[in-house]
Amino acid sequence: MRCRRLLLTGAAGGLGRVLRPRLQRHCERLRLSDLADLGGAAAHEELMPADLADAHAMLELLDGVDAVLHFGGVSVEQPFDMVLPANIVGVFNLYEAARLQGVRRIVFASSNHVTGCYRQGEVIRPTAPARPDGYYGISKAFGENLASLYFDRYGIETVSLRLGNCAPEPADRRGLAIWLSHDDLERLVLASLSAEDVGCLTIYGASDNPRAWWDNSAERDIGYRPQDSAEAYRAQIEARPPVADPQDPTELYQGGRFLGIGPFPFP
Ligand code: 15L
Repeated sequence: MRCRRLLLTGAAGGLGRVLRPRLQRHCERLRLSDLADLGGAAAHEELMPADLADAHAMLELLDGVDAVLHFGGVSVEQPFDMVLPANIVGVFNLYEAARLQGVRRIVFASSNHVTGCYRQGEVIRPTAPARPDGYYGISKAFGENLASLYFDRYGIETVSLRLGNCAPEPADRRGLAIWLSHDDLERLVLASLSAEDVGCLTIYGASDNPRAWWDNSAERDIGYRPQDSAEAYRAQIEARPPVADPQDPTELYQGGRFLGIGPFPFP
């Protein structure tokens, strides 16, 4: 699929920077937005810094856009007063702008932290009840639910991607289950943009990891075929010293280190 004008929010963020150079071949014009510095614009790029919490700026940002890759907002666990404007007000402003500007497809960078309070090793499907591990996970669950509303009421299609740990290589034992390579991220995003009649779909975003905790097999097939696998890194990761406390919540729950952040006690 080749879009005429594709918008990437969060273009200066970790995954935005991975996607930016890879999107050139998939669109005629790439509109990039962030509050952080975006550097210079290449010939096919348009830079439009915008605050997600500013409804008017978001309306302008989506003017003339065919599809949105929404990677903007807070990307880790933070106090609620930081999550609220960027991820909750922000995603509302995005969908309202999409409705008013007639944008028909959004790819929403959701997160595994929507279900971060499931136990590590438990295999879950995207339809399992949400069990967010913090305010960030709750904000992503809100975005997924908003996507559902805007599909049912306005027909705007969304693929919500509950991304795992997207990095050059798996970071640790948790990464053996949830790693998403940069090349597979690109494949996943392109499949999400190109598949027809996706409606409102939520899937997990991981490479082809044999020890996966997530099972997308009952969901609509959008043609995503991961080519990488964490298995290639297993021996080197398992050779590391054992973790200090295997009963620590960061080792027990799928959300990993996010379980150690924030004001939340553990029973
Ligand atoms: C996420 O949702 C974050 O955006 C990313 O920074 C990682 O921490 C990832 O989850 C993860 O769970 O490892």
